[in-house]
Amino acid sequence: MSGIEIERHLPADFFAAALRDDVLKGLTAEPKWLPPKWFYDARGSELFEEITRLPEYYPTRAEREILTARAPEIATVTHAETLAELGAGSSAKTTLLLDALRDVGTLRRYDPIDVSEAALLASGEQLQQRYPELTIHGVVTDFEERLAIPESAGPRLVAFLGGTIGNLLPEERSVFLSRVRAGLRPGEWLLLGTDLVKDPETLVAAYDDAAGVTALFNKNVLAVVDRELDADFDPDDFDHVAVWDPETEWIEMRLRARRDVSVRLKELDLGVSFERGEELRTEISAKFRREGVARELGAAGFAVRRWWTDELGRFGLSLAEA
Ligand code: AVJ
Repeated sequence: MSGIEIERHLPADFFAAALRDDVLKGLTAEPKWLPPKWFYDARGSELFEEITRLPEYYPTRAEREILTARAPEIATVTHAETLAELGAGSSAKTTLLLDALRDVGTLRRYDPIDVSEAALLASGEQLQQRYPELTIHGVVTDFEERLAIPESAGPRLVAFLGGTIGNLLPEERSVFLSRVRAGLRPGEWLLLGTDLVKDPETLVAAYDDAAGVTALFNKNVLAVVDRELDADFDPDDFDHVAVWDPETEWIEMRLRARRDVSVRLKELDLGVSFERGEELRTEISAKFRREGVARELGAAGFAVRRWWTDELGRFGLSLAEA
């Protein structure tokens, strides 16, 4: 039995409808694209967990290093009563923050906010065992669509970790950060993780690992479309591609057709064809510089109070006040 409360902010058919819209829009566009959020079915989430353990994929370890060093300071600066975590996923880094907030004695609530109810329940269970006193209030929503940070009496700390903000285009980031700010009162907090610009070899390797796990993760979106929209993509028809774009300073993941390919999507009554070599963009993962992060946070109405990186300067963590 679970003592975790779950709040649902989206109608049950929301995700099915959103996937249909995105796939119809993206696969009929020129060039073709799909939004990265559709990677994360059960298999995709498993593959992502595997990615975080790869030698080439440094962001997870770099961010954990920062949190391990700084969680006590985050707790004393914020005195947060509620930790609200956007895109909560697995809870490995969450416990660092929860432990620190418990140690300063202010913690009462944890509000994980995620698109996946299954993920919320699974990590919520674990955390409830570890923190029996904690009120855990999960919110199922697509925070690009409808961002809802539950109310709480004391100050809230919103954590958006992992560098996931890099999956948004600059314009989407500015809308998103402004919404987070609008959902907070002055004196409340945002903790934002951002992967940093570095040499292209390191960046490309992180998105094109030798073991091929990222390739499987990338191709998994085709399996999602096949299953949900009764389509007949064959993942073997595509190569995984990771490209660093020095102009935009983001990594693009793409799937490149190995031959001429035609696909039928029965649920959409749609046929799509790819010419050999044609690419489908599946993700951007923007990399940041300190000044850029401060500028974007400032434009959204936040004041950056702390900025930390790991020892090697690969990843940045900002603590910003609303
Ligand atoms: C979880 C979105 C931060 O962009 O680095 C990992 C996802 N994509 N490998 C990232 C991802 C390819 C990841 N985020």
